[in-house]
Amino acid sequence: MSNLDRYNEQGFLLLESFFSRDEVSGFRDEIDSIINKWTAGKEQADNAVVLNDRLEKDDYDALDYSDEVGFHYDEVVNEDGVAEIIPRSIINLYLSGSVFHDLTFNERLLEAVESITGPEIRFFNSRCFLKPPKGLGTKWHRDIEFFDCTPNPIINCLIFLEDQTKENGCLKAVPGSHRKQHRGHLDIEKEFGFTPEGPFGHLPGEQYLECPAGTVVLLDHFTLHGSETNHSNKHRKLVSLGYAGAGVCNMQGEAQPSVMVKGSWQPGEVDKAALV
Ligand SMILES: O=C(O)CCC(=O)C(=O)O
Repeated sequence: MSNLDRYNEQGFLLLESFFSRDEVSGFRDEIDSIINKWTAGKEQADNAVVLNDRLEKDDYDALDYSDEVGFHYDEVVNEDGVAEIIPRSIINLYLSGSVFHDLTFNERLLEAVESITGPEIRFFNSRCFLKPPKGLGTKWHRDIEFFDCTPNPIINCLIFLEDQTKENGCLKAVPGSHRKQHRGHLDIEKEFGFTPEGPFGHLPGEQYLECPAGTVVLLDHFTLHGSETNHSNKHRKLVSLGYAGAGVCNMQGEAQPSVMVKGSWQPGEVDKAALV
């Protein structure tokens, strides 16, 4: 079965141990140094949002569409009962320096993306998700809910920086769930006719994507996915890079600014670099 057939059948493609242990350890070191550089000696980085239930889409968009590295933080109470904020994601990772800029343009990675998109490839967004020990999981969702676009859905390219296990809250996905092409907010009760136990509960057909560090998952924007709490004593980090074919528009038909990674600009496309 080709990569494309498998991707179309499941709504994702898992490429086991795509990056070597050495490459992955370089990515991990760089993440640590980015966090230090932007937050050392401060309570939090400047370009930052503390996550809470009151945040609106605009609050997230402000960081996503800025041309700076940004951070999402969680407010937690530590073992001494003291409230503190800890970074949960780094936004615009590819602007942080050469390591993640080069990863965005990595030839081997783009070849894998090309097997899904064809030879025109645009890049949209990048982030690193950090799940600390005891860090809560991510509720079931489809990425299209947060970045609704047409005609090409974005492919999120997830690069895992630690071995992925049920214990550290690996990615879970429902194979085939992309075929319904559901957009908008996920209503599990309406779609599945029951309410799972807890925010990260089980869905029929769900698959835990346990895999070694360095594995890459290409994930369709329509695929249902989420993850559970990190019960290990180590951070779980993953890098997410969003790619698609040419001509991605929002639902109002406006071209979505992108970065050219392969091919040539088509009429009507908007070069993100020209906006900066
Ligand atoms: O693996 C995870 O923790 C969730 C990742 C995720 O939800 C995403 O990339 O949209």
